[in-house]
Amino acid sequence: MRKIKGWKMIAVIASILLVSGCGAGGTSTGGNSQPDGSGNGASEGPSYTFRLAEAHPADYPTTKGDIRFAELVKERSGGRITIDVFPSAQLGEEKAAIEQVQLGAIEFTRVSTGPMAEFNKDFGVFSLPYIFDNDDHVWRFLLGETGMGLLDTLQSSGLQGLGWYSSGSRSFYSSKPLAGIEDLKGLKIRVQENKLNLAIMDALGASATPMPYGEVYSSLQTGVIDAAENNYPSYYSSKHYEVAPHLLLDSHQRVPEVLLVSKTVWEKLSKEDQEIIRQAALDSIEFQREEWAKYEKESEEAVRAAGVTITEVTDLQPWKDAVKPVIEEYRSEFSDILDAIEAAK
Ligand code: BDP
Repeated sequence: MRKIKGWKMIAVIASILLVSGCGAGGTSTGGNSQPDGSGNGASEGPSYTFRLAEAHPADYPTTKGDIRFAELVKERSGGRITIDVFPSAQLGEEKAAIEQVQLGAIEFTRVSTGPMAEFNKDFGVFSLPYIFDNDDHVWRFLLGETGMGLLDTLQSSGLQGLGWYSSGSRSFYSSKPLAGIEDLKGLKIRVQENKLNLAIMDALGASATPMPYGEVYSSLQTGVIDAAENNYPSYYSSKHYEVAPHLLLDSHQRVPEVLLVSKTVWEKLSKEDQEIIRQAALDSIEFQREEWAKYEKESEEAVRAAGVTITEVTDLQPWKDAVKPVIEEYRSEFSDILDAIEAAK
């Protein structure tokens, strides 16, 4: 490495701080002022450089949504607010990322609502099986009053929700032959980390193994687990299909994605900057949904071409009957939200 000495070093550090608008340590909520003299309201005010933690790789639809969000924020703040997207769980797996965002150590993250259930009780509703008929139903609920209201309930958990992204439906896949509900009996199945999933696997006669997403491939490969479950895009992009080539399309859950900002960070921003960020998040949704639709198709084609055995479930009734005790057990906990989901049908 080339050595930089004396005043030169000071100049380099000063220019890094100026470009990033950061104080020492990389967090920037102190807000260094960097007037640009354009006279445009949005470009007046402090400059910030924030980080956004994303579990998926750069070409995944959620990451593309994050990047679009960051671009809109940059543009509409007249270049003052930079959000650097860190894909592929570089800043940690989802649960750890949520904790860091609660603390304000990472400013933004995009996560699944699956692990969010452990941080905010209401978010558990998304893990209940078969409560949505299809993706349109999910979106009618998410963009309605109750769905949008859920983004604000996160404040009590040190977070502020900014918007929702698409995640399709989740189905089971295994390293062992999997052609019907009876094949799940006795399997060790990786689930997203929340307690509802334990009850669901129990109801299906399987045993749940909660673990971070990034550990699933090697756990399938080494036989630590027999199966997992996810949507087509994750099944494909994580390469789980290589080690679990039997897919059973039962669509038991529709667990949307959510874009979050730290409440501590949020509260330090001006009303104008909050508005720029909130609106940019909402305006990135449509783009993410289009990217999702494209990638869902591509990933389905890719796993079919790779020779995965795919079984469509034609009769969902036995599945719904099996998990009914779980819904009954949790109905009262989520009754208002479940009513709103029903009304969005
Ligand atoms: C994917 C979500 C991702 C989760 C993953 C999981 O997009 O955020 O980490 O599922 O199963 O569908 O953990």
